[in-house]
Amino acid sequence: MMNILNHNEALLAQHTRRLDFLKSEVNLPAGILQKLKDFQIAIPSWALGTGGTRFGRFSGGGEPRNLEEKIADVGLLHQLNQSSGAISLHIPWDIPTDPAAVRTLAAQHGLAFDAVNSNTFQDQADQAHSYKFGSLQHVSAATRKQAIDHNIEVIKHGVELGSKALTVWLSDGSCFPGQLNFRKAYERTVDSLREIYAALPADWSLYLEYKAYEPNFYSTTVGDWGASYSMVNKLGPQAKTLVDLGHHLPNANIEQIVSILLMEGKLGGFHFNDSKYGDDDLTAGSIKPYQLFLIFNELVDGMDAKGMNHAKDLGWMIDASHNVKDPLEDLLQSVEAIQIAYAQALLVDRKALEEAREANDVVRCQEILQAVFRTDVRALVAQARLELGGALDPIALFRQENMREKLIKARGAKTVATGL
Ligand code: RM4
Ligand code: MN
Ligand code: MN
Repeated sequence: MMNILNHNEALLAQHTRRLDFLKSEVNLPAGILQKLKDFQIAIPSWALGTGGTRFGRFSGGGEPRNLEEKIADVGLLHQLNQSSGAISLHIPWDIPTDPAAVRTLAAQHGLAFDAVNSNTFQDQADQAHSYKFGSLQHVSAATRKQAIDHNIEVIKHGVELGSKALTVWLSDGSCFPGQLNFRKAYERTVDSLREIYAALPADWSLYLEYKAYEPNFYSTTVGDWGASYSMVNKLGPQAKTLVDLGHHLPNANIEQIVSILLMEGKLGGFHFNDSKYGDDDLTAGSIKPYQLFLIFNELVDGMDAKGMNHAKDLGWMIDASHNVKDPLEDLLQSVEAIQIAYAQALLVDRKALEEAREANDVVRCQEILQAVFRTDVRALVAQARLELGGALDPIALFRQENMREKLIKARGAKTVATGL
């Protein structure tokens, strides 16, 4: 057990000073703390170990060796920040062999199961057909069927865990011009997705994630939000687009994409991370915090316009990989960055912004947004954590308690977690 109370007591005077200052500077809208407290961000089961590139992997030790230890890691994060109350599983990297026990264990840590993810981008040892040339788009019906069946299997696992969504990310595409008939690949993918969609329980969603390139380097069949959007529209109301922040070509205006998808009722969920060049899977907010804020600005605006519940009506997940940081510290940083962007978006004076827009007062529009972005809301986010029983400074406490050393001692220095 970590000593959260002592930790908080030692920091309380400083925290109160910071919060009082913030309150003296800005008008906190009613209910903002409750919204922050309700907002939970799911942790990916595949990001609890050290990531790597094709050049190497440098483990920090103490990585979770199985699903139970992964749940324990997410439980630890949640204990520290009270905002990571869900886990998203990737199958077959994590197969819940005893779902009832896994569910009970998660509940003991206060965790729910967010979207389950299928994997048809790697070949498994026991599978009959290879995904080398795609899965749901494959020229062979037998390969497509195998991939469809896998997705249906993943839904079944999710049902047993109380999950409510399936995330489909396909690496399908081509590496060279001429390799693929784009139209056939598109149609085969939609036909395959239709079969998966037909197996969805009535209260489930299917999130179709897009990605511009990698591992295919010439074309990706679900390569951008246009492809995903047109496909989910064909599938039906339970199918929506998932936005992974690292899956766009450089300089894409992600906030505008988010705004349109939301307006069209086709935004399903998020994979948060940050990137400089491509699918870098870096800590959320580490490279482009202003972009993250602008995305949340559109989210809050668009969700409020539709009367949506911020915490529940979209899937909030992190998708990250940690090459040089402690994965747990990295995830704590990501969650905090997301909360900061959300808190700032809640502070935007929407009435004033709309008036400035209608008056074509471009300068005022920028002033309104940037004044909020430059406001230090960390004390507000910390207050939400404090009221929920979390730590005022989660990373500091993680270090004070020597959590990584303890994990290495319990699990070993050379453990390798499944995942990326
Ligand atoms: C992909 C994509 C998917 C994730 C895999 C591991 O690039 O982001 O969401 O499941 O990586
Ligand atoms: Mn992703
Ligand atoms: Mn990715």
